[in-house]
Amino acid sequence: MPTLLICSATDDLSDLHVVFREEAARRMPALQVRLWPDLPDPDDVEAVAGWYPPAGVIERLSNLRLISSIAAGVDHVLDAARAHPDVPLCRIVDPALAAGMAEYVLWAVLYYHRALDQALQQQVQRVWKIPSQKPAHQTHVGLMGLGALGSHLAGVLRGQGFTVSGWSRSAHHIEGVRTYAGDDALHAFLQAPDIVVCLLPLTDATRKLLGRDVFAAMKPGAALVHCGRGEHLVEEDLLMALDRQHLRGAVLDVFAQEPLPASNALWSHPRVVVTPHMASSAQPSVIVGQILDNLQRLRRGEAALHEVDRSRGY
Ligand code: NDP
Ligand code: OXD
Repeated sequence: MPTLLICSATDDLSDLHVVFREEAARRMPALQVRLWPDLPDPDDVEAVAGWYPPAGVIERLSNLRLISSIAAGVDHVLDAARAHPDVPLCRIVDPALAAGMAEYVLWAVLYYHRALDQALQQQVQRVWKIPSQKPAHQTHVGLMGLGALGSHLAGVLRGQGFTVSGWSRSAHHIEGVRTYAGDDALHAFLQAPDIVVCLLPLTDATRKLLGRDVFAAMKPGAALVHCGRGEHLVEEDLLMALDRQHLRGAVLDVFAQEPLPASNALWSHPRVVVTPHMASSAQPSVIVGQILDNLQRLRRGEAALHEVDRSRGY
């Protein structure tokens, strides 16, 4: 029986499984939906939907038509997908996910722009002192990544009056936003922003990018908001840049090890805000809808939507 397999080595996807089963029963009644490790016959699997899939599971499926991440990023599934070079590898692209990310980043930008970091530090010491305030256009936000999330965010921040610039791999034109492209432009991009926001995908080119060189190129007193992937960040280099007072602070949503271990120094750093990979995610109904749509498209011989370019890694 044609099967869609859901799998994760890290997260409990039972709730998503329920939504998948209900929606498949309505739209594709002949499709059974299984949650790993409940899989009687791997040869039946036509589509796999994963989040950090368990080692070796996707590799051994021999009749796949579709591999999909259940999220925006595909870094966690890219290696396993190499076993099936001709099978489309897709991801979730959703305006509501982009809107959620824009809310999170806007909050983080306001946290620094309105000097709430300073007010909270003063509260610990019972100090009453009004931090200096400035209009939005005097705060410059630099976006690393101008894709589905970064380009939407650029518009939201512009709408709030902030000065916005952005850096991407290829050239982009966004009204009112100064854009930079490619490795050679990175240092020029980093010089002006008061707040640098990372919304890059994790690839060989971006792993450990948020390290000593990038922090040194950032303006003294700038802050980092990191929502990409934990492996972008060299934690020791960030701690050094903070402790040398070169950087003002960091809001971090993603970590190389999640959950962030209790012993990690980031938890207790006075100028670091830790959030548990909560910046944004698509609703289960959207994830399920896009994956079933893609399976139906592929069955009809049409191209899948939101397919990843494997050679770029995102
Ligand atoms: P997209 O693929 O749409 O956009 C990626 C952007 O990064 C593009 O602008 C791309 O450039 C740029 N980029 C990629 N590689 C490089 C490079 N080497 N140098 C410069 N720019 C580069 O991704 P999304 O916007 O949908 O998502 C981005 C990431 O956000 C995800 O991969 C995921 O890791 C993270 N994320 C985190 C969430 C959270 O809750 N914390 C939630 C959702 C996503 P170009 O436009 O030229 O191709
Ligand atoms: C994603 C994420 O990639 O949640 O969508 O990090």
